Amino acid sequence: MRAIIYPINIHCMHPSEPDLIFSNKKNQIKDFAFDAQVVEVFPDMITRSVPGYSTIIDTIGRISQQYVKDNTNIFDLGCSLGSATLAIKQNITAQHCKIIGIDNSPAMVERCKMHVNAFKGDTQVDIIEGNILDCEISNASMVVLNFTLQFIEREQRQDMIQKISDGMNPGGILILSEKISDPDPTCRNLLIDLHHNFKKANGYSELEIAQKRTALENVMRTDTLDTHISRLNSSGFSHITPWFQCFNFMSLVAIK
Ligand code: GEK
Repeated sequence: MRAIIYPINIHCMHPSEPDLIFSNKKNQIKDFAFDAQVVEVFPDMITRSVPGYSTIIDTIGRISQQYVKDNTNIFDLGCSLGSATLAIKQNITAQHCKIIGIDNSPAMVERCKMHVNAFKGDTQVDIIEGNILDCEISNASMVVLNFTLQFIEREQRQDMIQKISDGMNPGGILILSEKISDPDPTCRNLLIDLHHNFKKANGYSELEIAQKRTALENVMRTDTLDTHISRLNSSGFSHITPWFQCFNFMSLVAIK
């Protein structure tokens, strides 16, 4: 049995097994799935793979202090183990709010409920197993899509963003974090190389990086920053700005 390790990122707040999922050569690489094996290593995987993850979680908490209003809902769509949910729960001062975290992975939801319940607080938190494409958004002062939209079929992204916009109160804020692809091939390759080096510096081997990339090929599809911005513009968001980018990972805010 391997020892439980604690990732350096304290914002993740969850213990994690080390991510060794792609460390051995596989004859056949299956499409990536957020299953029980991934849940065990998820905190380690996301902090070693996503540049700026802890900064983004931290900032979601800070933004929630300012934007979450009394008697409103907050949605964390594709909540995984609930890092953003917990950052919000621990930072908001608004009263009588409800945080709704939704994820369609049963293994994620089961573990997420354990983590969220371990933190006491006044704000009600509901962790729901479900598809974010089917959920109802209403009376929202804050919505978080932290690296989730990239797993939704491209043709369904506009409707998803429109549904979020329709369910948000005026002045409400959406945080959208995504891996992006640069439209310029030279820049795109530079950013991919820099991310590759980031993963190597975090202890992933060339084999692990290559096998994970193959596993994600049919599952995660990235858009350009311009595509994200025009989608938000046409869905009724009035103020949109990227606030974070490191290599091909970015986060933006969109205010209704
Ligand atoms: C974090 N936001 O730690 N409906 C519901 N959940 C979905 C769907 C869907 N249609 N598609 C994917 N998911 C988190 C990190 S991870 C990003 C988000 C990553 C869920 C999926 O099960 C997984 O838990 C999450 O979206 C994406 O702040 O691992 O790169």
